[in-house]
Amino acid sequence: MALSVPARPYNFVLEPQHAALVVIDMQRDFIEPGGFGAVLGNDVSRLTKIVPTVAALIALFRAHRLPIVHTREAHRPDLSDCPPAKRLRGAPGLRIGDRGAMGRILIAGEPGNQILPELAPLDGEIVIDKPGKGMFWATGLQETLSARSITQLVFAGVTTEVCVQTSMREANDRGYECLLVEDATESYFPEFKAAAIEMIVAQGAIVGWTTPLAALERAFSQAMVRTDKHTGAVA
Ligand code: C5J
Repeated sequence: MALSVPARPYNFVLEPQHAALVVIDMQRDFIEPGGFGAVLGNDVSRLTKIVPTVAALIALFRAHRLPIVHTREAHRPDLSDCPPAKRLRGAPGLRIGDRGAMGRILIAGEPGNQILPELAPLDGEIVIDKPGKGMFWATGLQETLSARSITQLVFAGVTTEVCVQTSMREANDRGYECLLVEDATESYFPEFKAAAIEMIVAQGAIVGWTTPLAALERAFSQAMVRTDKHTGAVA
């Protein structure tokens, strides 16, 4: 059964059988002091605040047995997948691959590269290590989603205007319908989050739709009530 989710710029028609949740880069490297986000000079406390909302969104998808994709921005220990143009950008205190407070910055397997324990993937959920900002570049994710007939993606995670927006744009170009959960995403810069949301919904959802978590939860519970009444089944 399709759910009508109140959203900007207009209702998003969610088809649970073709939908997956994508949680972008909720990693210690971006959210905890001492990680990549912090060494770039950012105040990471803004990002910590969305953790309960992201946890509730994950719980919603788990309760309905819908697929969940977790991404990590992660490079190989030998940095063969980290172009110098990325590693040498700017003048951070520590660069990708350097040893920081939580191990080597943005390196797969290091403590700082892990997803926060309270949002940790469960067995059977899809985990993608991505060397770029976008989730399709060099990951094989499109084939994984196609094999499951997934055509709609609900997005959460950090940061809104970098890895979330890049991944949404990549997905949009590949034909996925994308819904961003506004209060389950955050940026180090509030004005960039606001601008990214406006860019996404502009021109009749040129990149996708946005909605608050409460609206998505309500759409699921209303659909369950309807489905229970008519068939006894759960949406
Ligand atoms: C950044 C990300 N901001 N996950 N990564 O470098 O948005």
